[in-house]
Amino acid sequence: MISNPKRRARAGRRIAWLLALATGQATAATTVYDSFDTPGYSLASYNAKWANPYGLGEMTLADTRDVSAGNFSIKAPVFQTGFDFSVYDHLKYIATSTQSFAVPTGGSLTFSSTISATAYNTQATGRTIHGSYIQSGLPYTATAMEGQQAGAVMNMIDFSTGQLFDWFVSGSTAFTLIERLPSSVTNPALSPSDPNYVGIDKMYTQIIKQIDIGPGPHVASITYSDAGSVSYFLDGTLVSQIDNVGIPLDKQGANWSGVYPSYGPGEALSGKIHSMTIGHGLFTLLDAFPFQHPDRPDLAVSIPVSERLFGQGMDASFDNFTVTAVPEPGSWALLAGGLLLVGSIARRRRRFAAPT
Ligand SMILES: [Ca+2]
Repeated sequence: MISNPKRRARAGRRIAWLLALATGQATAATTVYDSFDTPGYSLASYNAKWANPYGLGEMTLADTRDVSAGNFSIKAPVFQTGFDFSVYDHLKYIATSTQSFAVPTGGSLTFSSTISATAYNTQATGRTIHGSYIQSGLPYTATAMEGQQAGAVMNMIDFSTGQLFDWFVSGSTAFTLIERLPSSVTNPALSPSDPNYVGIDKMYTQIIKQIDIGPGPHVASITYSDAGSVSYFLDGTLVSQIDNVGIPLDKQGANWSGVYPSYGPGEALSGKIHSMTIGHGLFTLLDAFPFQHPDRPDLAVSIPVSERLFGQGMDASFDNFTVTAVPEPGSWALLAGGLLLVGSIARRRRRFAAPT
């Protein structure tokens, strides 16, 4: 141990500096993408930052979007829109950033936002959804978690590979989700012989972990690292970390909720995700995976709209969308990390050697 207080303080400062270098804090760049605070911020300002590529969803019927309070709020206390066709049903509202953000080579990219959600008529313990297999006519039942019934969602999306990372925040629970959408959804014109085609062997939608939450607002963030791992934080606490992004969780032996199995080995995406887009919105996720995929008609399930809409809904607000890019730790950071390690080993040796 260092006995001189001045030397100890100096060593402390040096260690903090080395740590900052080693963890990349010295070079991390955080930008506020949208905090809805600019004087005169209007729906037109919102539309310049956010696009609705899949339409306005619930907002087609009653546009409750409001940016007058320094955040983005949306009220849909009773969902009205529903389709008995997979992903069309999921989007009660989605907006995606008009800007996309590069994943630094060898570094990481973090999206963060503050989310408040009030859920109506959801069942925190799960709701049984009834349907039938389209091909056989046999009955289908499954338990939908609260966030699947109604969720305020922040998405991190790579439109190129179809890889998504989502936070679903609901009434008294929230969950993390990882999925790779098939080309039949993202790019139906793509030929199955194209190397970029995502078929049933590469697609997956998996809920990682559900947690109990108190009343919001909650700070949700997702960090994707170019090395192929993703971490989800809520209010600064790590909730989920998944390595080998692109490989379904059940295929890589990761802990997961087990809601949706995968039907192939997946594809490791380390180094293959180059830019990501931020999304936010209101979702349901009541379907049976693989969501009426043309290659598995035997697994396609029909869930009547009367089962999809049971009076559930959600009011939500979003604020402080930030983007943090951390470049690859350079040789200085690696050197600093090495010095730090050597220093700590030396200190530990001294401590063990010291007489008691
Ligand atoms: Ca704000």
